[in-house]
Amino acid sequence: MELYDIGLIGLAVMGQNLVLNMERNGFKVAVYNRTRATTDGFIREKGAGKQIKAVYSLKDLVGLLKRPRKVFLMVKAGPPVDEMIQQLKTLLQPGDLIIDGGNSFFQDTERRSREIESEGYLYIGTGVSGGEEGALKGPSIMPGGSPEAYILIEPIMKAIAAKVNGDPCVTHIGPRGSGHYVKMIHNAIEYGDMQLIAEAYDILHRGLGLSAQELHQVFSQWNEGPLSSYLIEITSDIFALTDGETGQPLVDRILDSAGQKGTGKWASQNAFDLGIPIPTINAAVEARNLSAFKREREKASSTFPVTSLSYSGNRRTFTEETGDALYASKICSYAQGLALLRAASSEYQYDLNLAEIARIWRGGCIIRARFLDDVSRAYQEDPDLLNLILAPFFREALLQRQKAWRRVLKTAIELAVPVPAMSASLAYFDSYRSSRLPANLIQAQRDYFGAHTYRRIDREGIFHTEWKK
Ligand code: NBP
Repeated sequence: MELYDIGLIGLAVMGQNLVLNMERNGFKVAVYNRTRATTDGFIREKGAGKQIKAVYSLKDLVGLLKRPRKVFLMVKAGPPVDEMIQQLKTLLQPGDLIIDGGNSFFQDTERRSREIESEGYLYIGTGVSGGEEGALKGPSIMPGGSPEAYILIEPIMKAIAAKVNGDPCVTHIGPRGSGHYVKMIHNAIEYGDMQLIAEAYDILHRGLGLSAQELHQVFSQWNEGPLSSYLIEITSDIFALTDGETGQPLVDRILDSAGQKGTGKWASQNAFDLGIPIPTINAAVEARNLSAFKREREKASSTFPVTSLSYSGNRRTFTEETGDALYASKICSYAQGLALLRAASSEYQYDLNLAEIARIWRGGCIIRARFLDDVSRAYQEDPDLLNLILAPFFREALLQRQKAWRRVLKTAIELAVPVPAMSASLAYFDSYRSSRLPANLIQAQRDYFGAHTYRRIDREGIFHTEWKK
């Protein structure tokens, strides 16, 4: 009987494209989907004439696999993953490997990997980023699990991953839930990038009155410089597209209410748990939340009409400075995400290599960017770097852009254009580089109303004052 290299379960958009990617790279794949019609449709259309075997039961799937067996789950995150694992465990043998490639919450992966490994099976929880196109052409892959488990899947992962200068965008991230943790932070950084870009658009469009065609040109230019990235590139494309029905830019016809699936929120919740400030990312999550209140915003906009919304300075210079503000804000956003990774590495014993993580984000994934070469280099030069903004390259970049950054934010505030993420980045910068913050007053207030005590700057000890005397 012919045996297959890997079995994949879950033939929605991501699963189908990963199978096609594996097959294109010479692996023989057996596939199963809960709903039979989806499997049939896949084999009839995209999977036709390929080294792909469709099966209609998990028993048949497992029976077709080379040992140790490798089963890749690409089903909806949450209970479906647990259901599949329970069923697979009755069919697999110790030493076989289950891989969860969905967007599972990292604590679920921690629990699953401990349970499954204690029963003798191998387990990998992996982030897969790049959307449907990435899954087909080469995603960035973030696998977490034991070294023995990773070795089994490494050849397939290296083959299907995106390549940057021939270098596959995959690395063994660390144990247990570390892969899904890193994917969560990847998505949180993606939230930050998207919100910062949206604010730059708002400043230039609402504030300066740039048309979609002008914005297309500005973003195309930005994509030639240090901001060069997938998100800047697709944003430039978006501005170029006209709506067939109205003849207007399609972007202007889209309802301004952003959706989310939860990875940004998870990152914010986790950052609060670990006590790590990620204000730009939090602002991005909240901006999506606030955007959903469309009716209330419409009502409030007539209650508080903006009276003077016009910019009178040099538009060309200001447009360039907006690019500087975007770049400086982005540095601070990544500094926050990477600081959270650093803290999590120690809290959860993940032993993360931040240079490697930045390296595998350079291709395939949504946040891929030239910028990540510089981030990776900064951590290669100093693996113990306390914060990205302290790396010499980024220190220079911030110092060069600081004035423009402040001018852009000042103007946005005057024009009543909301800039929650950009201003959160600047406030992070100003707070982080302040040797003295007003927390002394907070401590005095806490001691005043709650006898919470305080420490002094001029001598050791814990102090309490009767403030009312
Ligand atoms: P979905 O997240 O929409 O999941 C659909 C798949 O899950 C279908 O194959 C469905 O089978 C299967 N499924 C469900 Br729903 N409940 C099941 C159950 N109880 N038992 C077995 N199978 C079940 O698909 P997707 O968008 O391809 O994403 C797959 C995973 O990859 C998700 O975790 C997602 O978050 C993650 N991801 C998605 C993207 C993206 O761009 N879409 C990017 C990166 C990661 P059915 O056909 O029988 O309903």
